[in-house]
Amino acid sequence: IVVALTEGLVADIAKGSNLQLLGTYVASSLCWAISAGAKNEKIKSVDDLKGATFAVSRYGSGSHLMAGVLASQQGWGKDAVKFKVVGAFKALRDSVNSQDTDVFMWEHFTTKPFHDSKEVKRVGEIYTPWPCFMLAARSDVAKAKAAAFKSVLAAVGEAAEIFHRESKTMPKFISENYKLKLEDAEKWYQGVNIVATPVIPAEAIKKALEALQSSGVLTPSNYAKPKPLEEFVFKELASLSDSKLLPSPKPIVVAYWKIRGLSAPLRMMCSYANCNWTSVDYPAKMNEDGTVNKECWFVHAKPKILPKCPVLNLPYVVDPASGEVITQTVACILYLAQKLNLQGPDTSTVGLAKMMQLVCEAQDLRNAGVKAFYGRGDPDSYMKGSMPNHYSKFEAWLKGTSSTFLLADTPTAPDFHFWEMVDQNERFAVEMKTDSFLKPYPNIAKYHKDFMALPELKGYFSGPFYQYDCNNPHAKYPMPYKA
Ligand SMILES: N[C@@H](CCC(=O)N[C@@H](CS)C(=O)NCC(=O)O)C(=O)O
Repeated sequence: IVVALTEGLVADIAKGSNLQLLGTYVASSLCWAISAGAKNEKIKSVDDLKGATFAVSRYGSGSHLMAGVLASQQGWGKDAVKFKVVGAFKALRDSVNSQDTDVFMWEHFTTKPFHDSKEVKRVGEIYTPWPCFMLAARSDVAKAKAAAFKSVLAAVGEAAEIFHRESKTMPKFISENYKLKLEDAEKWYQGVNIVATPVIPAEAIKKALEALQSSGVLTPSNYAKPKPLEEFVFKELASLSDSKLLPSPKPIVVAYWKIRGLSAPLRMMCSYANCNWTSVDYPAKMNEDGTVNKECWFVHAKPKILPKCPVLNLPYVVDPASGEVITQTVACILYLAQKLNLQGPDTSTVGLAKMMQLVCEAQDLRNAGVKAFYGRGDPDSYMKGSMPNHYSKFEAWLKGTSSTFLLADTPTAPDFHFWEMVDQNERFAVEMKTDSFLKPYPNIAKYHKDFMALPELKGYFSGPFYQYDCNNPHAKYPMPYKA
């Protein structure tokens, strides 16, 4: 059984090898850093690479193919880049430093130590638009050993789960074993999604085939007739899916104040889906005179983004594919729900409307709570009026459903918004030195506990975002984390 770059396997199978895919190993994309010689003044960014010579380890390698993908993404045309085979990683670095070639591409984190030491210069990056590693085997061997393969693949799947579950120890282990800075190992660990599943998105094979053709690795002479996608897969053990959830080529950006506030549901949705995402957090600070300083957003960041979205507010989400900016919490939740497949089981018009009615109900609860938290409303009327009013509705909803969460046994979009408010209210109870608000609501209490036990959110709950204050520092109750 082999684990290899998706594009390499797809190329091999397309050309007629007897390999077949057994599953997706890493569902996230791979970031290829583009590096030039440290002293090469002519190359500063990707814009300078049209016509450049790319050093590659061998023809058909990732370093070769991704240069072709870059050229086609940039619209440079087929022969706009040249290639020279120079060998492995050190040879690639030496080649750009002697300016025998202009640039080379190599995986981001393994190249980073050489960027940090300034041996080579980073001039850009490109992400594979498909899950980056697949599992494969020779089909005759897979056929002969199908039962054993099945057990091996199940064990690999289990190991992948352990890898993601051990979020406290894994980054340190990786940093020590692969000689990466701890912060880099943490970043890699956060972004990688090892799934080891026997399911392969058909779209991944299609996209890799397109790239292989447009970069000239597959030609009419070595790939004359399109091969049906089913033939790429060893169907006794693996299947094709029509999921559109390919890794985002760039991370989804979720931006907000450096607090939980309205952004926590968005951050949790991304963490839960384990997608390629990043959080941009603007810190509001208190001035000595007791006023609040929000310059980092209003003065420095907002004016630059405003032309893209005249109704811009915090939070906002940036679509990685188009660069579109989406603002308003409810719209951001809807966007992420669709992008991350968290809309719930019923995606008909009625199903989606029912899903959104719960999101909006949670938003009403949020709007009532925030008045009390920031001292614009009476805490008592929140605790004794609007909060119980909303809680009774959700309690009745949960009582009336047989599912663990609002719409299914796994969390969907409204759960992230509602759960967050339940949890923030529990912090408010601590501030107000009162009992848990959940005592009269057994169904919400169980729901709150079940959500917190989700293995997919273990990293989130032990990580920094959950430990942020709930509110900005000028709030009457900032509601800090208490372990
Ligand atoms: N209805 C909006 C409210 C957004 C909002 O009030 N954002 C506040 C923080 S909670 C803010 O500081 N916005 C920054 C701005 O106005 O640019 C939503 O749900 O997203």
